[in-house]
Amino acid sequence: LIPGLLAAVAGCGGGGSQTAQSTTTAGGIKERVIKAGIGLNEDHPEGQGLKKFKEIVEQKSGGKLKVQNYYAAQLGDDQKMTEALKGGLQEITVPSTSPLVGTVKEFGIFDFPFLFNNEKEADAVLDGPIGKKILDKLPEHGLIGLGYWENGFRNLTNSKHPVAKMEDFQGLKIRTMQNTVHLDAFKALGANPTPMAFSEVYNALESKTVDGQENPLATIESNKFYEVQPYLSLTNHVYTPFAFLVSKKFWDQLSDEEKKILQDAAVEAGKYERQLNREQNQKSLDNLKAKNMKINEVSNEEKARIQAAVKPVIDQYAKKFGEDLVKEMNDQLKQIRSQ
Ligand code: KDG
Repeated sequence: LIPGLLAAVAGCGGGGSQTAQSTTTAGGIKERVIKAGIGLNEDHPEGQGLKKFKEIVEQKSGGKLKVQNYYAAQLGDDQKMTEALKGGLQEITVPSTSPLVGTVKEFGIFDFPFLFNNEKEADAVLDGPIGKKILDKLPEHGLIGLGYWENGFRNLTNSKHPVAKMEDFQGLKIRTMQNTVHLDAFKALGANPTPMAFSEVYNALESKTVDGQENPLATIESNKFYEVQPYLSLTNHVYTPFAFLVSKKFWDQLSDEEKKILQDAAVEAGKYERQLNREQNQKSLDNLKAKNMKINEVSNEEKARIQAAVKPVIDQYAKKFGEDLVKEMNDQLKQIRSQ
């Protein structure tokens, strides 16, 4: 009798029945479980960023919103998880923007080789009107974009020979992300690119199905590609952003208060992730040296030759993605560079 009475009293005090109380709380925060998945490992800055996101959300929601993190493509690769978000089967993923071009083609402007000279330029474009304009195209495809995190500048590894000049790309079988700008750019350099989901890359390198791959240094270290790739060329040939995505089916069920918690946490954790990633870059370079990778720089002259060889690819895709948008981005970059 006494426990029953207590429950009744608590029920009155809380302004609802026991059932209502377990799902609704004051301030419009419900108890929810949010599944968040990424392709990279927990120790990678992206994994650490997702942990930070979980901490912030759980703390700000008083433990009502619970974030379950899945790393290392446990829920599938970028494309599979993005489809799961569209279908309302998963709540969050943070893929590279490159495999999202099948959903919103304009993301492809970030795949142009040598677009950004440094992270400051990337931040300005991604966090400014151009980045926003592209995220605003997501809702019609069942996705909500809460901002950009950083994957970073990509570098080439392979098992054949050092790549220091343009001719060294000739005939190399290189795994790329599922993105036609990347494919066509490597073809223009004489390489033999193959698109592949990230989760298959290590095995493909180990079995020599492909000769090489390209990713930022933190990934080359975290995924132990150094075990099967003796050569690392510091090509820095393209900067890849991550897009922080939420399922629209899920988002539409949220109260404004819940939306704000997720939005603020995505931005705050994103700042943390970018910072960590930038620090990790130098650390990973040192660690990869210590793992005996043979590392070479690529001279500015060679970079200029490579850039000239891929220019027709960029021009062709600028037409496809929207010349106005590309011009707006180039104007912003010019303005940043003149400061
Ligand atoms: O979590 C992100 C990864 O799934 C992926 O985007 C990493 O850059 C990447 C790649 O090469 O596929």
